[in-house]
Amino acid sequence: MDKVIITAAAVGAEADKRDRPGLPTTPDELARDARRCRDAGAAIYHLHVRDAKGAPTMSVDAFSAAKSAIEEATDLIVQFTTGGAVSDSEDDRIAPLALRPEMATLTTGSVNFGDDVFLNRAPFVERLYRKILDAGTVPEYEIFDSGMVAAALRLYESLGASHHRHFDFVLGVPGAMPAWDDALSYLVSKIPHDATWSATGIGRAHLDVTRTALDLGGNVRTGLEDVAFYDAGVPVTENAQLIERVARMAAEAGRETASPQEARDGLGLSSST
Ligand code: KMH
Ligand code: ZN
Repeated sequence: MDKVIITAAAVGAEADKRDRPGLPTTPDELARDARRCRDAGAAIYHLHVRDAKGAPTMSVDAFSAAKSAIEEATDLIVQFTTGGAVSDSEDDRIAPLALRPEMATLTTGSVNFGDDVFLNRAPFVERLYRKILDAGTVPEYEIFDSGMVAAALRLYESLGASHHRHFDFVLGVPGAMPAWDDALSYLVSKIPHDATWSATGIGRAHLDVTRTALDLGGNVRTGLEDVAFYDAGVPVTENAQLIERVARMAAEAGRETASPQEARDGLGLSSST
């Protein structure tokens, strides 16, 4: 598929509304933000949710309210995080899958995450993967380092999974795989030929990773979860601003943006329900 699937990583668990005022945190704000991202060219909304105080939560009720609000406002693919925040328990990270989202992330290994550890023990990853499959949800492998690709390939085989494989490479988290010039081409060379992939760079790496992903024929993730500054010293005001930029860069590279339905077809979601 030559069209670019743009994912809006709109919220995250680490960003704070005080530093990123455009961060959507209530169901109404999420619905409005999602609508604007959709109009700007996004196809997937990668969802983390916040509690009434704006703190990250894996509350099923909070996910339910957010999912309903976004689905009422748009036709976007709602992709639940299962990574949550580094402090979330394994059970809490699994719980929102009860809502059977179309897509959910799946990180297949552990990694340093700034001063913290994003812990994904092998038995937990296998349990989480089984829960995703039981929910009829299509996983997006959320890859922070190269060993996670190997683990994803191994688990797919050992669980006898048959879904379409989609990888998202998140480069530049301090302690994880940096956004080296050749990082994306290396990672892409390790995934199956019939798999699809997207990429994002955290912070300063963001634009270079976006450009490289577009040049290599991949898809792109952007949003306030990943980047706070539009340009040096210029804060991002809202997620749609970042989506618009990717859509413009894609057009300059001769690629159109995929609608949510085109993304569903390309990611094997249309046949999974
Ligand atoms: N917040 C990170 C610890 C995901 O959404 O799947 C994990 C994360 C990955 O954001
Ligand atoms: Zn996330």
